Amino acid sequence: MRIVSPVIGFLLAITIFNTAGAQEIRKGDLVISAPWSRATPAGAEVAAGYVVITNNGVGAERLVSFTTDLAGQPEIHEMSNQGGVMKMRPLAKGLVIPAGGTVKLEPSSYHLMLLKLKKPLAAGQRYKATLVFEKAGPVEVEFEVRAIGAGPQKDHGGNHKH
Ligand SMILES: [Cu+2]
Repeated sequence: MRIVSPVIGFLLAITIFNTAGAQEIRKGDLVISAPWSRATPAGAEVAAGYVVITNNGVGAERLVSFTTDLAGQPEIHEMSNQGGVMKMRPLAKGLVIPAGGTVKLEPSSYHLMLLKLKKPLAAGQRYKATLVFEKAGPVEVEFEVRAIGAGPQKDHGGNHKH
């Protein structure tokens, strides 16, 4: 009988997951999945990033900030309907991920705002960003750029072929 150490087993699991093409990152109590952005028209100076964050811990976590080489001014925003008009504003204290909860950054809701965009996002491209959490620390995430007008994946399980 062959015994695989927990560490090697864990590394194998990560490798298998990656080769399956699933975009799911685990760090500490966090599971970060389905990172994506919409492509931007030429000359655009802003873009938005979307991602799903689950906190499996017993305490609240907070997305404090993020960085990416693509944006001179990255901010975390929320969007809300104010008298029929969608408005967005920066979350100065970051975004709380409640214990045992999932927060979805998605169109018309919370999003990563890439202000002072240095170059347009092209469909099919990928870019890296580092999400910074209060407890879990920095987590590097690779965002997939989809066509202009694309919506969130309904199923982000990762193993489905469309
Ligand atoms: Cu915004």
